[in-house]
Amino acid sequence: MKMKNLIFYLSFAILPLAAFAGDVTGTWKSEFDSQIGVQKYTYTLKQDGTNLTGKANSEIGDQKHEAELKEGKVDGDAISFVEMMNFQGNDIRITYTGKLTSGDNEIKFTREVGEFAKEEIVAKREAPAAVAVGANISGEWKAQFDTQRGLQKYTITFKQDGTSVTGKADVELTDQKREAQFKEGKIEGDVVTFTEPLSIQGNDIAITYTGKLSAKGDEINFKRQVGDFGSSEAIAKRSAAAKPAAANPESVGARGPRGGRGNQPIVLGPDDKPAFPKAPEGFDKVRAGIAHGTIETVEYDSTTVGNKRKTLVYLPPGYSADTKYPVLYLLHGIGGDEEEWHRQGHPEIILDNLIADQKAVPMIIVLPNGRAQKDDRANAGMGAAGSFATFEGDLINDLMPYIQSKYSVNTNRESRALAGLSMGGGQSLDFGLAHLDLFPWIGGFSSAPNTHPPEQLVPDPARATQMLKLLWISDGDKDGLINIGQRTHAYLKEKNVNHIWHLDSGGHDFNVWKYDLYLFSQLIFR
Ligand code: FER
Repeated sequence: MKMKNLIFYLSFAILPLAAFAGDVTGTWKSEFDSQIGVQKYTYTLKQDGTNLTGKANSEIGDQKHEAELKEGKVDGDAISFVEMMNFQGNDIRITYTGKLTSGDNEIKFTREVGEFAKEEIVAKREAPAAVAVGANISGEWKAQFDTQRGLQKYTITFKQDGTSVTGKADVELTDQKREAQFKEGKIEGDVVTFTEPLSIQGNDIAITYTGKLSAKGDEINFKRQVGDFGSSEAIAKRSAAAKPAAANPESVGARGPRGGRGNQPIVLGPDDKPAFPKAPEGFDKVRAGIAHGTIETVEYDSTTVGNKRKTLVYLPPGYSADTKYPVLYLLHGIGGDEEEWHRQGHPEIILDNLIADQKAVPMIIVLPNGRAQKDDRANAGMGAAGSFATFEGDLINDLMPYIQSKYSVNTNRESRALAGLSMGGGQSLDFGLAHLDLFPWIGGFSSAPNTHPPEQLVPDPARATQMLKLLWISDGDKDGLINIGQRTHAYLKEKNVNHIWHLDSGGHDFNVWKYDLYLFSQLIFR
């Protein structure tokens, strides 16, 4: 290796980089002269909180290099990462340590090439991509969003007038159709935003859309955010012919957007921190070479509701009638049904992996429908008496006896757990703590405002302490319902009731709930 050469041109490298205030995610280009001619760099950066990942593509003469960026960090205005470049068979470590200057338009970098060179360089903000200038998104688009209520197929019609965008969507969800009128639509550069008003149980919640138009103008990469509760992403594509609307304006809230009842500003205190490290890579990914459990849908007679009701049941790998299994009842949220956890949280994958690693006890997981009313589909509302509260009777008097008679279940109280997300988290705390004789393992993930006030939830702290094996309370640090978890934790702490208060990083969504299940399921039945 001609080390002298290498030192020479790498040490001359000047790296203009760029920064967006708060988020450096994006593509960054840098071109600089060196002894061997012009070098061209493209950095693709992705910021997730303080974490920075990405890659560097560079051209030196006629050689092309691609390198993963490692050890990337954003800490306030400090940005750093490492480029591992393979140069003529040698691995060269190039470190970048930078600071944003006042206007956020420049980064002063120290660029160190192995042990050979150290240089102060100035990085400049790359001008925003000139795509979408003069773009017109008028016309028909199609997008499919995987949401808490299922796969929603949107046929969107936009009309653009300058930077103002009006539009509507015909939306199909299983066998339901609705029409949505968009509000507050605009396009700025290549960013399209609008809101869709939505009413859930009398709460007006805005669905906000933020999209990025592709350079060709034929795709929009949308993020769809439902109040503070959930988000999903999908690519909208231009379609050829328009389809007539199946208009049902009644199904869409007519009033302006507002947060759901129970949403509060998020104020974090000293106790509000993670009780566990970050989720390990791949905990929710299907793994080859391990035994897999099964998941099935069954029906039980409900005396509480007066009809047959569906529930999903996960049976662990190697399920056998010769073994008596513990059972976790795992409850869904306000917009879900018995399919929600399976479709979006994949408990079967998480548990197969944990059981393979002997980190969780082989268990049956029951995924019921917590909307205890005759029409229990996700869009059917909650009935006058509140079907989510009525589910207490259905669970205890109908579902549990059915599960215990149909499957090989250990019916000791120590072999029964109850947990859920959001509305189902509230149910788990409400029902579980009211029936400590039945449920010693209880978990509330991002519990909703249906959660009883703490004094009602735990009227007898001494008894709760004696009966409980695990009381788990968790929330995402960006969840508008975090105040429910905080107030429950504060009371339990004051009353010396043993519990876990765990703060995930994230919002009101399945990224948080999958990890909660991963953690909770390792602690129970031991
Ligand atoms: C509310 C806001 C959210 C509420 C329930 C929820 C009962 C439930 C959200 C979910 O299950 O995801 O005001 O009131």
